[in-house]
Amino acid sequence: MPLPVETIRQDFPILSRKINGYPLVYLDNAASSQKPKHVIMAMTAFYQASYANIHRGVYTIAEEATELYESAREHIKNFVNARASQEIIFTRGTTESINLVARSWGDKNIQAGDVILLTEMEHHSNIVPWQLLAERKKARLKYIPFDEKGRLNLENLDRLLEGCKITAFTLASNTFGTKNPAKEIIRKARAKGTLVLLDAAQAVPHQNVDVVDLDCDFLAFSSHKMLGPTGIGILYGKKELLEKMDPFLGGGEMIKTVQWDHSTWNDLPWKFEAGTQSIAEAVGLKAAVDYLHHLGLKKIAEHEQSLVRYAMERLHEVEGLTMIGPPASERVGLVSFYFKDIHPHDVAAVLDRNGICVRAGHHCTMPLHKKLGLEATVRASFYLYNAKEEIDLLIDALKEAARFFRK
Ligand code: C6P
Repeated sequence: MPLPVETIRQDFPILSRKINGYPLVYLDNAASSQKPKHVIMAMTAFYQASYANIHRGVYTIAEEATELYESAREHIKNFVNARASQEIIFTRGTTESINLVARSWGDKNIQAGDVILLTEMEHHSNIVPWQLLAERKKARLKYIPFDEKGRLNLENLDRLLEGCKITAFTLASNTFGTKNPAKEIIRKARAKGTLVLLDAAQAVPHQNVDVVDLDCDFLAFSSHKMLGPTGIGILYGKKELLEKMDPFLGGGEMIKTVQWDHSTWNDLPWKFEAGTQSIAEAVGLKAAVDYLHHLGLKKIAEHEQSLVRYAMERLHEVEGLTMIGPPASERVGLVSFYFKDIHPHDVAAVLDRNGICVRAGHHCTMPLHKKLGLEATVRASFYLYNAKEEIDLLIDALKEAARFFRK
């Protein structure tokens, strides 16, 4: 049975909106996803009935709030198949999760001359924290190159892994859509004693991700791309690594004892959760996980695969349009493209006039775009509520844009 898209769409209030008189066609899911009423209602119900700070009060609603927050952690643990809930740290998002590792693990373990291996298709969030670490420690950054189809070239991987303490790479590219061969890279990294961080921002919302099966050391992702609210993200880390790491932020909750001159740290996972956390957001995230789990990630992935295949077939019809990245079968549900003679922002503006939301720009992958000799591209990215008919509307609007700017 395919995904019941028409029924699913009823769950997303925003999808009944009109923009400029046209139905909203939301194709910017790689930037952030829309929220089903289950998530909105779970958060509203929490604020209306059980809201309080967590881990502090000994009164009923504080205990309810704590219980809800910790059960969200349990949900995430099961969702990515972590071994223990201590391995799930709540952060503000993928960016903060990666920064946490670069600081807390990196400052302790990286030394002058060590190699940190990234890929040329990383999001800025998985480049800049490592650049900052490399500057602090005088370490060396290296990059696995991509080829003309947006696939990683692993020919020299063994050589790149020489002297490498950690490799951090994206499971799925937010610009090419490429699903990277994580297991192969991880196997080689393991053989060299290199740790692995996976940026799963574009993977966890769209396919089954199992940290035990992958055998990664760290995994970072964001709630807002998987139907959940903004302001909360996840860092999975192997317990034995997290235990040895120092805290990232200092403050309330992450301590066991505080004295004038020193403090001792709380147990995992709270050692990494300083200050009042995003409590209602955790409640929303839990509802989002339930929603995704109910539909099934396998079906979601199949649906997105059929959308991206259809989109790429039809994009060939648009004169002067060039797509970047691998064939549809090697992608998650997104496609980036450009016209030689029309600026991506102009394309996006025409699409917006037709109610269609896409992202135009460098998608926070400036080095990737630079290597392609491009400043920007247009990106259409799909999710479980998108329908083929919306791709037809995209194609019509792109043809119109091409006609309009070439008049
Ligand atoms: N990419 C996009 O439009 P945050 O902002 O912390 O939730 O996620 C950062 C991030 C990290 N890695 C990858 C692969 C990503 O795609 C993103 C977010 C969005 O492509 C916003 S820039």
